[in-house]
Amino acid sequence: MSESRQAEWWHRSTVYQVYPKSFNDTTGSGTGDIRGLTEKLDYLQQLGIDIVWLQPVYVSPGHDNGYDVADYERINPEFGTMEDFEELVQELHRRGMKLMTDIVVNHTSTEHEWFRQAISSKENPYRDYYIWRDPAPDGGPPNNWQSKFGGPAWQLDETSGQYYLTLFDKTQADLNWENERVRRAVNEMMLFWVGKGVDGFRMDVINLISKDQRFPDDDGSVPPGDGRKFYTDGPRVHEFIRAMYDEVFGPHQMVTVGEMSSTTLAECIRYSNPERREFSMTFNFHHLKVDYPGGRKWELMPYDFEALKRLFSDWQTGMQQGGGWNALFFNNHDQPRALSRFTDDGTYREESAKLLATTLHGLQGTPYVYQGEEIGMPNPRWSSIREFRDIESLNMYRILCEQGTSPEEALAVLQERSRDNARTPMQWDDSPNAGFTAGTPWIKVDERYKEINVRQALERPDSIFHHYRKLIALRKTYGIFSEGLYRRLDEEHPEVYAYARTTGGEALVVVSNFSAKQLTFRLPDQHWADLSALGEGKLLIGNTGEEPAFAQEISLSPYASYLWLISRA
Ligand code: ISL
Repeated sequence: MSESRQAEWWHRSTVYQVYPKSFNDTTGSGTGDIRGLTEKLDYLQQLGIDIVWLQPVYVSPGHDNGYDVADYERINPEFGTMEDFEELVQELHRRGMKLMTDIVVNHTSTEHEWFRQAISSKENPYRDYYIWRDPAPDGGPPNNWQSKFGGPAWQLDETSGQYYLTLFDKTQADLNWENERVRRAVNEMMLFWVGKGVDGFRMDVINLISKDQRFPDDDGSVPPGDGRKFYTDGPRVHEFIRAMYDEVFGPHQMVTVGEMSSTTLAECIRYSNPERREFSMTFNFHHLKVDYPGGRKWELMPYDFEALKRLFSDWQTGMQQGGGWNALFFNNHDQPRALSRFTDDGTYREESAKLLATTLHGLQGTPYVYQGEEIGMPNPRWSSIREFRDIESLNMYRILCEQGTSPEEALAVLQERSRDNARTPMQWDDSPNAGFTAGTPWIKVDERYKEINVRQALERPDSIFHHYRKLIALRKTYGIFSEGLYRRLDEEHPEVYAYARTTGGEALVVVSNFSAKQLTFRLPDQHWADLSALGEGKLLIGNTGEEPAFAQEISLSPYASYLWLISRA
């Protein structure tokens, strides 16, 4: 990107992601609700949040916790009412905050009225809202594509003898975006939410909506060989998104983030460069696959630190050059906690959580904080399969066991990889169930809630919460956080990630020790010469209680992380 790229308000904003089912329960039902979020808006405001991303609260059978929508324009009674939703919007706006909702339109629930109509007969006008194909000559599925949650991507409808496509669970039927009526219906639905005062959208797996209409078999030549190359960033995807922009996002000045599954840098530049009129920014997941051996999620290996740094660096530089914009994140509801995954959630939990925060928030993009991240919630490490709730985890556990993995080993994989790691209830205080519910929680509360909770985090000035609060404020104060050009400084150091962000006469420098070793990091001579020529270093934030001067040799205690501003102040 050139430094002259037009600044947008959300370049200096931070988004907070709410998984409503696990956030705050006001009724004693054991599941969180919309009023539970409204009740906590002062807390989010104190953190400095500008935008709240609320995950699906629409009517849904809940097989995939709301990502299986049965009615896009009604609130699931489990979460409350439309009045509750309207109150949430009002209360956010009263505080100068914005609401981003989740739009899930690659697929609907098979309980959606459109699907009920579609399956009722081949002649029904809704039939073509979904993707139907005749069986292969042997009577099996039309092609060899695999579902992302395990098993074939096609389900047989015995009545008509045809198969319908389901890239996720068998209860999530893929919509047929070739059908113009589908596209129109989706735009109308989004305009309905604009009418409710929603300010932005997070678009679920939106880069999968355009399928190669030949529906060919995957010959396996490109791993993982499950068919994704025929529908990821597919033939008409940009055309479809541009039409949404022209009718909805543009006219209503929405802030939008596209969730891009298995995408490329070149595609994300296309999706998020403002000249193309598509999205404000994109999520990609490459940096969260650095512990997947050969791309296989359900096998364990230590993470590849160099790959993590290389991916951040490639995307920082590439998106800058191409005029795209990154959504920055280490955590979400589909990922194990980064704290447990990349650092130490035991002895060095506080240092680790702050290190991850500083490392991420120093980058260019819009940072996302996933609930609980700001107090350092770790993976729960359950010792029984009975604690797990997630459909993907339970499917994969069954498949692993069927393939001959022992139950103990399969459990060990889930402990590291399950999406439930991120879905344990938010820990508000040290009362029973961490203050999340007065009833029985739908999923087990992490046992460490007595020491890890919001109440104690607010009280301690040096807590992880206050570290996040400072980072969020720094981004608003200093334009260099959103504008500075990225340069990596660490030259493949095995433990340290160091980078700079530079503008004309200033630099930010971030140095993070991703290890439990005490060490000294020496900035390479050329970088030191360039940076020290810009002036004196002022420590903006650190995680050790010390305030080291910016120097060529930097002493780093375990998981130490520092961020300096270098300028002629
Ligand atoms: O393929 C991936 C990354 O390249 C996955 O992480 C993929 O992005 C993810 O599974 C998609 O998730 C989203 O859509 C799912 C839903 O279950 C998730 O909760 C949601 O975040 C289906 O709607």
